[in-house]
Amino acid sequence: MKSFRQLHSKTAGHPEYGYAPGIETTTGPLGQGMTNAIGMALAEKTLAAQFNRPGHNIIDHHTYTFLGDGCLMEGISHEACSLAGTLGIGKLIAFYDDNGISIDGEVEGWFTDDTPKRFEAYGWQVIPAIDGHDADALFAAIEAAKSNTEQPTLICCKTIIGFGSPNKQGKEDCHGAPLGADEIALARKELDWTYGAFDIPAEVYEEWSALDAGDDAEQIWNQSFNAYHKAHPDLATELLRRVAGDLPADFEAQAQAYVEQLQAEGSNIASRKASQNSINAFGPLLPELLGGSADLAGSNLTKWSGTKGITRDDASGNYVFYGVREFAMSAMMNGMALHGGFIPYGATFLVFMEYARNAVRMAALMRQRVLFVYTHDSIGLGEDGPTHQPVEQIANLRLTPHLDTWRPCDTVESAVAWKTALQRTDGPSALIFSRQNLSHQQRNASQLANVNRGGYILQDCQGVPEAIIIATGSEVGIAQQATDTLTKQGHRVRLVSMPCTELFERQDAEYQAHVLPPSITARVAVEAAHTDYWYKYVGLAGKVIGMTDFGASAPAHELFKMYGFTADNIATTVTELL
Ligand SMILES: Cc1ncc(C[n+]2csc(CCOP(=O)(O)OP(=O)(O)O)c2C)c(N)n1
Ligand SMILES: [Mg+2]
Repeated sequence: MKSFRQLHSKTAGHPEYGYAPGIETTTGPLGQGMTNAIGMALAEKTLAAQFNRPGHNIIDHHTYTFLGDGCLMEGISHEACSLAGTLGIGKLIAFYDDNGISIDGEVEGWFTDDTPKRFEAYGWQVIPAIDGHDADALFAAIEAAKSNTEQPTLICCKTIIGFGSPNKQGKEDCHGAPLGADEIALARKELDWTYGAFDIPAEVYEEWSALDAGDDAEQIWNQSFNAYHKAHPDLATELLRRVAGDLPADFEAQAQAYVEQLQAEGSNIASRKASQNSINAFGPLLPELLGGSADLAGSNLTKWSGTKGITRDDASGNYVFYGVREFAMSAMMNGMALHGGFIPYGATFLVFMEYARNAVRMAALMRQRVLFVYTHDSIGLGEDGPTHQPVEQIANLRLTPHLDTWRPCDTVESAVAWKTALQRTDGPSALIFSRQNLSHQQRNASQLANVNRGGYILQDCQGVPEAIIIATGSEVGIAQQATDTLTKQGHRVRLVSMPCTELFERQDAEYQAHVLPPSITARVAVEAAHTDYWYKYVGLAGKVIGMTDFGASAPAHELFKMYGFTADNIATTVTELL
């Protein structure tokens, strides 16, 4: 506490995952901490349903979360708590810090919901009107919460912010600002606290220390696990693998064989379909996959042949029907990844990533293995029009540190995207897929091997190229036709497919210069998304065929023509640079 809010201290401005063992998630964006907790509690329920056996409750813990007025005002609290009620996540215990204060003052002017009734309507058990400063009352409430395993519990705790500070308690000034020396002196008097600053009396330390209780609990668990291991050796080994986050030993070989098979087959299908095929191929190998979609399963194609929905009465499945709740889905996935035992993936249309934007950022900030699946990736979705056509979202994702953003061009790149994202243990990935069919690309063995370097030469010319075309996703096939046209006209043109720029940028300088030699400045980037991101690849002398407006409602092929995503326009644009 002495180094509160100082660089790399364990007591950062908001708790940060990774800085101290007790910090289970990074909180601060209101409403997300409690939603993480709901994801964690669902993970516990599902892991228990998958691994517990009669006489062996090896996964068996409660999830506790604290929330304030701010969390309850945030929309995500409705999304998440509504779903938690429906799924009957019974071992979740939430404490509401009902202090009547938020940053701007007393909440009567902006928050007058009947919170107990609201949560009863969600199907929660509500324990109202507890004095949050009365430890005995709280213990009793916690026992009542534990005794109900059918419903999540909200314990409403009436509290006074800044309790004990005679002039500031009950006021918003206590929220973040220090009390100041004078008021601290008065508070000490009020609370009859005679010890020095940072002096923790031994009896208080002992009362609060969980060292012995924690040791005991761990020993008891270890004994139960040994018994479980004896009775169910395979399950026990599998549980350890799952919790460690290791993929099965044969995953790499099997997944690689699948990628090679796709290269040989050469299907021309939508990348969202290719994504589903990949889940079908990898799903049987990975029982840790915990999928879902925000009410768009039939469009996102996130269900596979082994999909089993998680319900209130049977949590043993591998798929969450999140309903129309993009933000809760994303923040819950963060909670599931933090809990362990699962690799969560969840989907929506790319444009609605924005509803969940900050949870994607939190996954990246905490470097969690979460797979965000986004389909309907551009104006290529067509008739749904500009409200559904993403333009600036891909750049936004690419600008997020530690997030890998994939936009594959065919079945092969789609499978590599899934494989690489699943194997990545130090951060989340966004997998972006098309609604429309995409043409298969030819690759030799070394091109195939380079897909998981994020960018690679898909088609090359004899000798030194005069120009380079860089394309992603649905525009690769069109750029490939343009490359053929230009080659026939006698130009030396290289086509680079760039499914994951972040990964390409992590390659060594030599490889990057091999793909994009600095001396070749005639460069055209093609992507049906915002143009700006690509100038770092093509330079100010280069050209970008992309979007600078929101799109329009029309069939996809008309929109592609109107915005210049045609082989003719690409070829013309390249020749203008030569
Ligand atoms: C999403 C989000 N919006 C705004 C903020 C800034 N902020 C921090 S605390 C707070 C409200 C505090 O009210 P409450 O949750 O009741 O906490 P209390 O002051 O009672 O401790 C706000 C608006 C934030 N952290 N996250
Ligand atoms: Mg408050």
